[in-house]
Amino acid sequence: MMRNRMTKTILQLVIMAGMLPLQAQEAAKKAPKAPNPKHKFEYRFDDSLQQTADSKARQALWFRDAKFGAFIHFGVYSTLEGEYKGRGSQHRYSEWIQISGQIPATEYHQVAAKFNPSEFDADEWATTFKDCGIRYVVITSKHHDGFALFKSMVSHYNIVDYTPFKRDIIKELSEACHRQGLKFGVYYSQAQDWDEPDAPLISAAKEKFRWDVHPDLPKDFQPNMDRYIMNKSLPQVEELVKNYELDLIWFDTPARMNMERVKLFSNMVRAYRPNCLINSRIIHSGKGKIEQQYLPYYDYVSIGDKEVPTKKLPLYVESPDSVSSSFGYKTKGNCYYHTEEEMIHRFVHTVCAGGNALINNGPMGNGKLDPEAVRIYGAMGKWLKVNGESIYGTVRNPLDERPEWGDISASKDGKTLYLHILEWPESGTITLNDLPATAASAVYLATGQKANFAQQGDILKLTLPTQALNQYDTVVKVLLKEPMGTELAENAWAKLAGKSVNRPEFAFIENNPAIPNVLIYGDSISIGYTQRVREKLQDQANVYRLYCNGGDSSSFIGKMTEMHTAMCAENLDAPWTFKWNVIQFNVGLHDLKYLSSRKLDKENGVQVSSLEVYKENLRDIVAYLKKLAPNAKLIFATTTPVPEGEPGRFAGDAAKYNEAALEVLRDFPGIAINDLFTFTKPNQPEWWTKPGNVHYNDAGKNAQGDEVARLIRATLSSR
Ligand code: H79
Repeated sequence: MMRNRMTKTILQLVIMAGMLPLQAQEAAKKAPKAPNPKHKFEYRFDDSLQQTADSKARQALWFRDAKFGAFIHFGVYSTLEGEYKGRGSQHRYSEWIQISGQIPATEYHQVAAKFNPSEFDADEWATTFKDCGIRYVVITSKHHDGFALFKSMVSHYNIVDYTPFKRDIIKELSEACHRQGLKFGVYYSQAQDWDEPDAPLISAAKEKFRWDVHPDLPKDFQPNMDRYIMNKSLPQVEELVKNYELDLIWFDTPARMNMERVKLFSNMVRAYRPNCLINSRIIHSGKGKIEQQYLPYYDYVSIGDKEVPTKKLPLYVESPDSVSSSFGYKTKGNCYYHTEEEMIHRFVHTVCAGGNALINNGPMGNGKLDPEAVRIYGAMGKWLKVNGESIYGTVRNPLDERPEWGDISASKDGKTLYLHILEWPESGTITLNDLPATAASAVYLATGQKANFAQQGDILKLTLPTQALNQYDTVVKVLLKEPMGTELAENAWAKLAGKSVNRPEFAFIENNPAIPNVLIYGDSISIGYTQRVREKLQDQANVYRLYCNGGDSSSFIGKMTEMHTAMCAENLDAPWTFKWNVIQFNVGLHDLKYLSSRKLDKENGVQVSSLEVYKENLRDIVAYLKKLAPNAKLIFATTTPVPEGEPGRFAGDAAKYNEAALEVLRDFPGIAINDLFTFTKPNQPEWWTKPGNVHYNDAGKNAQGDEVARLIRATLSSR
């Protein structure tokens, strides 16, 4: 005590005298910096961001329900445990030893050549993970050191060809995981590769590392990243997606990635494995602004390394956490392991914010799992056995705020809240403010016993037992009288469609997940045949159509966005998490018409879109659709003929606008054409409702519907 006090006084004196001792100067330098505003979640996640429908569908396959993944950092570095020839141990990450220990590639190769994790047992790993409640596994197939844990024909610097071990860890683990019902993914460092002089370093400021690991490289060496991508990283990713049953691929540190490079990797993965999830590190480092233009190329957002969300987030995320301060196994220098309580709290906060926790363990160089990691996972597994229903398959906190005593998750139907009491209150009570629902019952998951609660208006108060029922997180399951946070998809649709919802063409369509999904976008002609198409494709496809009459081409993207934003909203009981298999679209009839004061008038009116504008809009529409649903088959339906005598349209214009459309679509040979113009033209006299009207009678509608259904069916069966 005395000494402490004295030290303080001396320090104060020194400070007053204006002479900071060296130690204090150091401390001042290291004083906590003001938080970087660019790291704030609000800065990174704009509220308007939306994953594509395809990405949401991929998330929905298993990822969103899984919540708990095991990340594995395993490689040559695991044998060094964070130190090489006395160097590098002050560094936080043991997998960075080649850089922190300044190990030239030639020397690191010698370490690699001795890598022999002889005690590796894939089934033992997989069963351990499974028993701890883990639902998916992501292992380093190649970290920044460039060494592959899989057999590669691209580079012999891999575990099978380069080491005495000779076994393909990725193959063995993928099979063991799938045997256990675990999903399996690989980490692949697509940009950094310290074994390749052409690969970029983590940032421009760290370019000097290149000469640490390649000391003989000429000082004026000009790295060529594309040469590295084409010769190693892209072909190895191809090997991975081709040869292994991947459910997920985890890219990292996207130094010098750009749109062109992102497309190469994303398209490669999707070409071989359309259901394989891709994380955001294909382009996003974890901290900067998330850019809408890249969302079509990955499926969910990895937040920063070992970052836990502090608020609920608008996009589905994953936190790459770790049981310790390192990712690779580290015994040298400092290494901090989280307490069981910290780990469970980090996990619960991540899930309640709207995300998965991918919690890392670094196995030992001999191939055994780190016993400390297994202990921590075990504590999580024990808690999950009792409280798993508050985690798996849940959705983020539906309330605006996170309570000070813990956090909240909810069931997908919005009828159940799970209150996670992380800090047991001295007052013996917790309150939930601004609850827009009525609690019907409350029980503790730990015991099944009823919890004491009283509700006044929107304030729910729980009186707790004196002791927590779980030392880390006591969960109270609250059943609500009316669901909250969720809205019926049917109501959301009704809001969109307005009065039209009462017409069968605009009725709400319930999704049958067993059959493909078709969307019809179009004007009143398509409204006319929608029901016929539905009849013809009954039990073969869910046939959706735009919630309103499709207008001219300039309104296409707005209407589609409005519909998808409303129907993909997270809070719906049945959001559109499916993928579009086919989208048939038509625009034109409203482009070629002449309006004067909003009325059809070809004498004095102005044409809605010139041919040039129409073509431009069509290009934008195609780009939009390719982003919205990269795997959907697109069909363009031509505009049906305009009769003589129509008050706002000239008879020859449909053909002219179709010609312009086909000219644009010639650049997109993947888009099929349904030439309804040619199909309809010879039948004009029988099908028109009355002279001078663009609409069709039942015979016409049915014939067109049959034709549309025929082409859609053919398209579906060709996929
Ligand atoms: O694989 C794990 C990390 O190795 C990897 N991401 C997770 C999932 C990662 N790579 N880079 N980074 C994380 C950022 C780390 C930068 C630093 Fe450094 C490493 C800061 C300190 C050590 C750069 C290198 C600055 C000093 C040395």
